[in-house]
Amino acid sequence: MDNLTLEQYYEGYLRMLRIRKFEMRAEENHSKGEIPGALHTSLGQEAEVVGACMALEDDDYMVGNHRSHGHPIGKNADMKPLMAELYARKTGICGGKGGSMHLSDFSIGSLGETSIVGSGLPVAVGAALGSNMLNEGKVTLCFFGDGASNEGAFHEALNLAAIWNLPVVFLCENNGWAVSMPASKAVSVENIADRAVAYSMRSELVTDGQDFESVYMATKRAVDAARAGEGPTLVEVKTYRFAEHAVNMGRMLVDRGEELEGWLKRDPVEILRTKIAEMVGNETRLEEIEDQVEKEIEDALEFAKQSDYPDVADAFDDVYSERVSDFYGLS
Ligand SMILES: Cc1ncc(C[n+]2csc(CCOP(=O)(O)OP(=O)(O)O)c2C)c(N)n1
Repeated sequence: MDNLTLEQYYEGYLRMLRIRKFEMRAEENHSKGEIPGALHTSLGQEAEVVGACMALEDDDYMVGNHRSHGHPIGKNADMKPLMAELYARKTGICGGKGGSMHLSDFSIGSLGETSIVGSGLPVAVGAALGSNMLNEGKVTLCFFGDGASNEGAFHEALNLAAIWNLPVVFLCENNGWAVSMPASKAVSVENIADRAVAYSMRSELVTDGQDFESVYMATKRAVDAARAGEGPTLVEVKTYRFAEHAVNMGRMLVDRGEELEGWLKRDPVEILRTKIAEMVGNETRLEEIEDQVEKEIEDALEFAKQSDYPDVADAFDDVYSERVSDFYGLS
């Protein structure tokens, strides 16, 4: 497999910085009461999100979870409707009715981010099955956490994907914790990737998930195999979330103390920036990207805040496949 090009490094930095800045502003404005509902960030996990997404083609499918904005941004979503969705506005990507935890953006193949832990895995298997039946040649990437790997849905999904030889990549974002439960106390194996053996499935273990290139390479091998008809792969990426489980949920839930301090020294955004600057010998393009992202975030915020809330009369639109009032013959 070819090494990454310089353009891919820059693209990786752009997308990682977008996640970092988007989520930091979202966190800040959630604290001001501007954004309703729960908000889970991928701060600290940007390299694994973007490295994995960049191994896909633009029209490949992706399924996520409650840690929900990083994934679509990693797959190059437009941040304006994404931010408007967080602000519950009608210009939001789901019309303002999904909010942070229930996003989908079909324009970039994002089939859904959902709040029920483990629920995305069977959806990914369904998408991969559909892609095979329609001969689309698409690969489905499914993000989930270490906590989700203990859910029944994980095991059922991996089993079906294996026996049907489906083009799906199961990507476990092992950030070491499920809310306040450490993976070391809840997961039966040291490496979740080892669970692939139980399903005769290929696996990849990325021990340094703060390194964009390592995640990209492992995921790309899995994506290439899936597209070549060689079936699913379980990829485990060791990473860490820098923020609390959900914004304003309270740090009192768990004190991660020195463990957090140690991981903060391995900031994936800084690691990639330093690597590119050393490769190129200057920071000109990096600074341009930084200015670009600042502007994109400001534009997204302005777009969101200036948009209207959905009308009460439209409450049932986009929620069911047909209007509830029509279904009951009320209109
Ligand atoms: C089926 C289910 N059980 C419990 C919860 C509550 N809950 C929300 S997020 C979460 C932790 C998930 O941990 P993990 O899968 O490791 O993802 P992470 O949050 O670490 O990214 C839990 C238990 C839920 N939403 N759904």
